[in-house]
Amino acid sequence: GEVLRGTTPLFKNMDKQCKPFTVVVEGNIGSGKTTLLNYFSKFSDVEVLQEPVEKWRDVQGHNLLGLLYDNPSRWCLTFQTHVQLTMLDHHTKETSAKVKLMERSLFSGRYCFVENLYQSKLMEPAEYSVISEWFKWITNNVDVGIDLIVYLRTDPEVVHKRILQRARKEEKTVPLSYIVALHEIHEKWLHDKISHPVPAPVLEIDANVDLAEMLEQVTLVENQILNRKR
Ligand code: DCP
Repeated sequence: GEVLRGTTPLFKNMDKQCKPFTVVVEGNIGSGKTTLLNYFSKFSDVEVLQEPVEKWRDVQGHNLLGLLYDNPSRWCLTFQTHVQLTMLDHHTKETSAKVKLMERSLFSGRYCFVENLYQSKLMEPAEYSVISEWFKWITNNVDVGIDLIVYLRTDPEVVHKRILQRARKEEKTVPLSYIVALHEIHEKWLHDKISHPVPAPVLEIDANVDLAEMLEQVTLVENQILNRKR
């Protein structure tokens, strides 16, 4: 039909009538998010949106993840700006599935990573202001609402060991202190709930155990994650 001025939504799926039940998986680096997402990819009514780490390693030929860890103060704004774009893409992505399961979100980008970079003085105050204004604009103008947060709770020492074991080449210089800081910031947000708004109910999972054992716990709360009655 005729498209009237002013009625075209800014984002093409903003007028979608039936939003999927949207679940975001959060937790420290190396907490097992990928393992959990892989598990849920077997369900046909679940759309799984993996965090595109691979894409962050090749943005028009640039390895942003490599740049970030080589020279964090120079590249963190660039990196986090790009993360924000990829997350916005996932939050607004249309799906016919009943459940949308995302690895991370706009919220952990802003409340955990950007916040931590700023507090540790790697990100300049002016840079922090610019990315925060972008975040504010997005959350005020785009429907990025979520229904559930699955928080994979870990101890920093455990994930640090895992990160060293998996040996992504960009991450081999990540110090334990950085992981500890990220841990504390996740805890204050999702466990103590004293730092930033928590945009959905939080389901905590003990992710210190080995990943197979963690999946056993996940199966026990599977219906809750998938918003199924039984
Ligand atoms: N990262 C970042 N800022 C963000 C998101 C991620 O600096 N806003 C970095 C941290 C890691 C890499 O990107 O070096 C990937 O981090 P994730 O924790 O998101 O993904 P993992 O693959 O480590 O998760 P898991 O091991 O839980 O599957």
